[in-house]
Amino acid sequence: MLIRLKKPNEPRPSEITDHEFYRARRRFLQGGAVLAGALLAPGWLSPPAQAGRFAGKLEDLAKGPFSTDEEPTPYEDVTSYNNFYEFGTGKDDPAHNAHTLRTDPWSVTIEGEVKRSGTFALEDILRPHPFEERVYRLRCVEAWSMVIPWVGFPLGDLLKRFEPTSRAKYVEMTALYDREQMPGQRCGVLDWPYVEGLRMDEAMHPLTLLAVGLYGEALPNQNGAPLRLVVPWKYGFKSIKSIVKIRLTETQPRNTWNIAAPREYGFYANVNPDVDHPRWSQARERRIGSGSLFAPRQKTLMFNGYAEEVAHLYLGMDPRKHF
Ligand SMILES: Nc1nc2c(c(=O)[nH]1)N[C@H]1C(S)=C(S)[C@@H](COP(=O)(O)O)O[C@H]1N2
Ligand SMILES: [Mo]
Repeated sequence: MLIRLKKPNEPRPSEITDHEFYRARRRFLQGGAVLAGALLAPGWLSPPAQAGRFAGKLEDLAKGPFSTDEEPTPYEDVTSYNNFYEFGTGKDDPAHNAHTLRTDPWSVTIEGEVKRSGTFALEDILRPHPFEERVYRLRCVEAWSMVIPWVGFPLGDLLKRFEPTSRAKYVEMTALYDREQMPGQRCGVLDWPYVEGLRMDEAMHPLTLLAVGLYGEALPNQNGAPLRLVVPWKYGFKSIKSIVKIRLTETQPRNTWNIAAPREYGFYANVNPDVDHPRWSQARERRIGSGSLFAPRQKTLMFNGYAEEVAHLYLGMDPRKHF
């Protein structure tokens, strides 16, 4: 079944606003630590995670393929423990700070090796694509992981619409650059804007998702509203948030974490328990929301558990060289 976004410019009924506000607030109030935060900072009581036209509930989602039946990480953890350096380097910074991101209006430029390049309103980018729910594991390079019910559609479906040329070998994606909206960009911790890239076959793989929501709702800002990538067999940093540009290229694009520390972060970044990060083991991971910091860690799986789907993409490549 298709799910419908509200039409652009259609005013949002106040009942929905109130309902969403209530739900968002109730969720936030459910956590004691958060309650203290809310009392100290009244800003937290305004919905922290609204996404303009796409705000609110995304209904009647078909369950997409590749979904894991593992227990999803609680919504509170998914939306309060984030990496999004545009809003600070602490895990709780994005949830505190990302309310300054304006996701409406939003446009996306598609350019490079495509026959139909241009800059398009987000709703025009999304309109032809039915959304589905896909419950994916996502593992951060920092050895923690979550299970998230994403809402989105395959990136490959979108790329096909813009007709890649025969020279298109890679896809480069760029996040928003705006120092007013993204205060973390005033500090040079990373080379802004955040960029990421995939090989064309990785980008076209049916597992690779463009996400617009999670837990049946539009993406909270801290999770990369209004449009982000989800590549579940790669370390989390490949899953770029708040995308404004998609460029198809003939040569391998650079990616932000590789620029920052080329010895530590490669282009491929495939989850691999046998290839350690230079400063820590990648053999195990901590599942966020599954108890205390000291809860036993679980084994990390090759390709984060998606080997059956993607291992063939890397046959003949040395994972120690192409990390
Ligand atoms: N634009 C942008 N995208 C980003 C990041 C970032 O700092 N900026 N961090 C990445 C990292 S390291 C991870 S682990 C995931 C986290 O996604 P989540 O907060 O939705 O779990 O986002 C990725 N996408
Ligand atoms: Mo990460």
